[in-house]
Amino acid sequence: MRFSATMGERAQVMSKDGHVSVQSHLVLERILSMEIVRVTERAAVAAARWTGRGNEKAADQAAVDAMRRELNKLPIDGTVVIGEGELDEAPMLFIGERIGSKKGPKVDIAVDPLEGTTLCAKNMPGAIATVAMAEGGTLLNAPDVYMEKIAIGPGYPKDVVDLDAPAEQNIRNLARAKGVAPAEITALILARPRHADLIAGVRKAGAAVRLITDGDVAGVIHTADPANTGIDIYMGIGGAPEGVLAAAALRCIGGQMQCRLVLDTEEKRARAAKMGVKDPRKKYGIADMVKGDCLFAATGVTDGALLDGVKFRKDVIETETVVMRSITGTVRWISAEHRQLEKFHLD
Ligand code: VTB
Repeated sequence: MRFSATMGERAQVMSKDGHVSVQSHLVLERILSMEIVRVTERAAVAAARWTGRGNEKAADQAAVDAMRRELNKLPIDGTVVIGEGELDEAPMLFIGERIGSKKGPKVDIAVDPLEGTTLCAKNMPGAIATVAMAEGGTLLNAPDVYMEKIAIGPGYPKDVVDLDAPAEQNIRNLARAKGVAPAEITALILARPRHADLIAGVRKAGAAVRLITDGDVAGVIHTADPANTGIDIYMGIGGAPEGVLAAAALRCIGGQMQCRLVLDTEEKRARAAKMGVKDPRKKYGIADMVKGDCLFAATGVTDGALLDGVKFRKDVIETETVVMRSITGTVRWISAEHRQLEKFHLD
């Protein structure tokens, strides 16, 4: 697979006889853009059965098992680079696990089978199942530590906000670039005590804050469509795995993101170094976290602002998925009705 085709190499070419011909090196990548949907659909349905049961572990495990089963069917030689944990914890979908038929092209895979386990367990909005895929060696191998993040949507001058600038300055710069008063800016921030100063700074600049309890992959994606989501900027410290997944989404739909791993102990720095992180204070842009083209998909588990959750109807299961390809910038919203329910291995 080559995700890095130039514009002239676009996958789909209409020949004179009206047939669509697909260049061979892109066949698989085009196939994967549908297969990746199956992967997140299966994980979402498996997790959704645990919605509101108060059992985060069981919900997560169900999503992991379903996602792993589906990923293993793909014609790829995949490596999990963002996963459910690091090798010594030996979970399923651990970082470094080889996945797929192992016969196809080398692919990096970032997974969060259930992003928002608590949201699912408590039946709160915004739990999703999510995956990103890219050519082997192009996704940041990040340890499961915290990450400082700042993200805005497309259409702004480069570096209008900066991870290292005070919150008030970022809000003022963003408002100026948007052509509005700071009062018309809304920042999305995880509701955590560690964000008290950040929240105060945003409010001091005159902007509004929307707090979320979990789910910052979707939170970052919200910035790409402020007219509909009401979110202009995402700020704060969340998980590093979620940061890489969000970067993959923004790579497809545009926007800016700056991140830095929080490596505040010797042990974390050593773990990161083992994964190839040379500079523990490095500020990552999107292209540092996702170095080439990628695919990103997410399926709703519980209803949320980004996606509807799984619906169990009589004899039919409904899912909603968003799938993005950076190579073309295409974003597809796929509402599916599933009738062959055995595929979900629900019992
Ligand atoms: C965020 C959020 C996730 O973890 O990344 C958060 O997006 C960060 O960790 O949904 P803390 O909960 O320790 O603040 C999640 O909540 C997933 O656990």
